[in-house]
Amino acid sequence: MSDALLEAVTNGISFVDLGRQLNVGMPQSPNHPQFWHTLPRRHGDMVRADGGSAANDMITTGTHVGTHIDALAHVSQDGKLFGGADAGQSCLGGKYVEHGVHTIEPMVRRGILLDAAGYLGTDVLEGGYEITVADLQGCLAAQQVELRAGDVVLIRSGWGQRFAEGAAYVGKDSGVPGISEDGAAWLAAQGIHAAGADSIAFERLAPGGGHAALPAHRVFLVENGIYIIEALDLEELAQRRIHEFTFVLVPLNIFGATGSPVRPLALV
Ligand code: UVW
Repeated sequence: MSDALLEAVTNGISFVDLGRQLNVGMPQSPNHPQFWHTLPRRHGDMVRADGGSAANDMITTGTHVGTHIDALAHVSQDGKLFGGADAGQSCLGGKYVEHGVHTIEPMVRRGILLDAAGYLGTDVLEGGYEITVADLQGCLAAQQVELRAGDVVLIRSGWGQRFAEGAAYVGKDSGVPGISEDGAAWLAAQGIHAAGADSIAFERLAPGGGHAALPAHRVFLVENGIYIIEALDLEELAQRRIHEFTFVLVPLNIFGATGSPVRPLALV
């Protein structure tokens, strides 16, 4: 261990938790199986001779619920995954052997918060608002940061504050703010490693459009091999004006899965 790292872990590394608590009934995309948590064994159900007992529980869940990461296998275009892999042949025995979530390396990378809502002078952007390339560039300039290849870029629309509102957060009727195809293409051209947002599908959803068209997903996952992180909590970073940090994320190592719940941290 380096001296710097030893000193840091000895003194404690402060962090901001960017993940959301997993709760039955929390808002989620209608595209995915729900999160369920049950308690098959409670204290007292089986008591040992010495009086001790253990409770244990069970979860069943879609992998794209709560704060989660999309593996490259999540989206195909015209039957192809990233790099031209055949989507059908990449699935063996019900596992995406190619581009499954098991292929995502744990991330310890430079993280950048782009507080688009703050830059645009509001607390929450309107449903359906498209965060444009000019917005992204203006936000970077205002925050006096530059993107570098390999960064993880987190885009705050403020919509995450609506998580507790349930269906309103999903934005079926209102739409959801976010970047779209142009913004994704521009970010991809900067060589970023992953992008995330405080909304359920990462990108802009048109009012009334549901989760049907997701062009930024295609640009990132299929065309550029850039991971997408959704339903982040970016409020504390924004409030504290922390725009640059060490981003840490470890997906579950589920062989062949298309995504994974995650609990990312910003080390600050
Ligand atoms: C959505 O909610 C659409 O998320 P994902 O990209 O994980 O499908």
